[in-house]
This record gives sequence, structure tokens and C-alpha cells, in this order.
Amino acid sequence: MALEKAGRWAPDSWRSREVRQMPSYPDMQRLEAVEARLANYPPLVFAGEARRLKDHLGRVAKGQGFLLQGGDCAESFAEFHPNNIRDTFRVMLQMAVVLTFGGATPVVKVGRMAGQFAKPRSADLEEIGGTALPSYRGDIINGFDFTADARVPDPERMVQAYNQAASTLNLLRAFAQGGYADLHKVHQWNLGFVDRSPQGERYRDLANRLDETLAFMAACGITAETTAQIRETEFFTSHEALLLPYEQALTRIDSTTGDWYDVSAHMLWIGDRTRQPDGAHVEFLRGVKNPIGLKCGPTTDPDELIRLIDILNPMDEAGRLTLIARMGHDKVGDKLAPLLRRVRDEGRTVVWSCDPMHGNTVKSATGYKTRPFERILAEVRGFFDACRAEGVHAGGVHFEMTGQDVTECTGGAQAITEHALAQRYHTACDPRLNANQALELAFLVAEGLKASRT
Ligand code: TYR
Repeated sequence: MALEKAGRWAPDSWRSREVRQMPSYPDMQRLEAVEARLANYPPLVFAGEARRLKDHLGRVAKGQGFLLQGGDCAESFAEFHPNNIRDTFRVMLQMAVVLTFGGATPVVKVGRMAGQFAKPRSADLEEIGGTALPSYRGDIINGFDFTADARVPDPERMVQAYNQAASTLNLLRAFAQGGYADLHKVHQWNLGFVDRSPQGERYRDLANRLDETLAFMAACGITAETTAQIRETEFFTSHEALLLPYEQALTRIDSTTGDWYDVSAHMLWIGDRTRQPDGAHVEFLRGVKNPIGLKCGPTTDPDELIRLIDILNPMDEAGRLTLIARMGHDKVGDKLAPLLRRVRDEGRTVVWSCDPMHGNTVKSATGYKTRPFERILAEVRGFFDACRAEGVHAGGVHFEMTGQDVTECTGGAQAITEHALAQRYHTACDPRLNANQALELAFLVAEGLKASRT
């Protein structure tokens, strides 16, 4: 069995494997002191919640539901503000409602929030004007400013990230259950979007039908006052499990089952750069019981993917593993089908989700890193087409987005040009969809979901 081959697992067994993307902390004693402190802090999520998410994803894996995962590319200490959390949450819900209605299918909402602080980098050093400094790896590791001081990895940042994650999660829970997420309100926000969007006409039909449906339900007595399903929603959190000392410190035995859970978030994923079958990240995540994600890129080979599935989901549990394809708009046509086919033919139960962001980053003529909206959309379409052709359920999408009105991705109904990127380019890392672009995508994906039902 794959499990035996892999040997015994412990929260620290990743330490004997090669660890990619690990910062070099100058003072190991300080690092250990912070790890010990964090290991005594309360869990951010309860294992029972992670199991619930796994159940939901298990249904998605069987074709009954859709995963909407999204949020910041990387959260930052500087942009930590309740309005930012609120606005991202709000757009996620707006998208979720459009998808739920358009696809007539339950939507599992998972934020890339409350812990998404670490970023993998392609180079250890960044060079500007002849000076080379360690790359910025996310606020949980070092500072963004291009100074020698800021770029030194500081373990204390893990504590600040934990605290920020805790209060973000607290606000998200309050919003999800405290009345802010009332379906009628979310729908009103969507009507506002349709009114303002230059392409609003295209979305008006869906919005009007939803309007009538809600009015009909209200007339039947199904309102926010009477029904929790109208008033509340479930919102889960996720991030890339990149900084393993932090993840290990937050890995605990769940007293109700005796199983290990990484309680820093409900769901964790492995990035495209750290998915080596014998590497540290795969070793760490194979042992925790959370639902996990695995990014699959154009270089993922079908044999290796099956090997990874053997390691990460040896018992073929539905909901345990979500495969997040990030191919690029020009590669999705060729590269995805062989993976879909192989996983299907081997009879593995997974959720297939589409990340149309990471394979579509380009440098604009004006010097900004951007992602053209048309390419993002083309990858989503390519994903749906490939899934349909292979008879596999198109199970979800994974976006980098923000509720703010930024100008980081070109295109969309507001037709952001390369020249306009400079106006509100705020990201610390990769370009994100703004609120309008994200919602527009949701309407377009809803059309796709509807088409795959008929
Ligand atoms: N309770 C349902 C769900 O979570 C419907 C709903 C969706 C209710 C979004 C409110 C909301 O904001 O899917």
C-alpha cells in the first residue's frame, strides 16, 4: 500500500524531506521560540467544520454541487481593514448566489482568506538597479519594501499573521451568520451591479428570474425571518500550506476523533512549485485530515498525478482531494484532457476545479504584471469544454479577486486598458480581479453551468 511505502507520519515528518520555498531564518532559536508559542495558541477552526467542508466537497466530487474558492492573492498586514474583509466576502456571496441560481446547484464557498499570507517565488533573490536582496515571500515571512532590513525573514511575523487570521475569521463568521449575508440583500447588491454594468443587459434576465423566485418564496412565507437557509450561509477558509513551521505549530489532534487536523484553516492546498511526491509539502499534508487541494499545471504528468493521489488520498475518500488545474488559456485545451481522462479511468474520486489566474499572467506594455480578462475567461471556457468532452464534472473555480475597485487585470465590461492599470494597482503580488470583473465572471460561469445541465 502507498501508505506503508510512505512510512509513518508525524506533524514534523516533513522535516526529513527536501523543503522548497523555505525562507532562511537567520536565528533558528527565535524561530523555535515562536513555533513553541504558536503551538499553544487556540485553533482557528474546529476539526468538525473541516469535516463538514469535506462532506460538502464529497458531494461536489459526485457531481452534486460547485466549489467557489476565491480571495486575495496574498493578504497583507498593511491592507488589514474590516472594509476589505467585508467587500471581498460580499463579492464572494454575490458570485455564489449567481452560481447557485444559474447552475441550480449548491455552491460551496471557500475564501482564500484568513491565512493566505505566504507566496512561492521563482527566484530567491530580487535584483533592482544592481542591488540583490532576498525576494519578498509574503507578510508572514518578510517585508515588501526593497530594503535589506525589511527582507530579512522574521518569525514574529507568524504571530501577527495568526492574530490577523483570527480576527478576520471572527468577522467572516459574524457576517455569515449574523444577518449580513441575507439572500435578499445579496440579491439587491447584484441588481445594483446589473444596473451599473455596461454589459448589464446580458445579465438582466438571470437577475430578473431570481427576483421573481425570491418574491415567490417570500409570498409562500420563506423569508430571512422564518428560514436560516435564506438568512445565513456557510463560509470556509483556505490558504496555500507553504510555510510549514507555521502549519505544523497549528496542527493538533482532534479530541473528538483522535485524528490530526491542521487547524489554521478548513482547507489547505499544495502549490504547483511544491508538489514533488517525495517533498516536504506533500509529506506534511498527507497526514492531516482536512480537505486538501493540489494545483496541477501544464507540467503535471498523468503518472505523477496518480502517484500524488495515491499518497494524498490513498483510501479514495470523496471530498478529501480537490485538483485545481492552472494551465493557461492556450494550454488548457491540450494539457487538461489527459489528466481528466487518467484520473477518471483510474476511478479516483476528486473535485476538479479551474484556477484561470496563475497560468495567465503577462507583463503589460506599461510594465505592470497583469492578467487579461479575456484569457481568464478563455481558460474557464476551456475547462468546461474539456470536462464535458471527458464526461467529468466541472466542479469549481478558484479566483484571485478583491472586493475593491482596483485596476490590476485588463479588460472586462469596464474595459480596463493597459494604460489604466496605473490608476489603482494595489496588489503586493499578483494582479487580482476587481469586484465587477469577478461578478461578471460569475455570470458567465453561471451560463456555462446552465449549459452543462441541459
Ligand atoms: N444558505 C444557502 C447557502 O449558503 C443560500 C444562501 C446563499 C443564503 C448565499 C445566503 C447567501 O448570502 O448556499
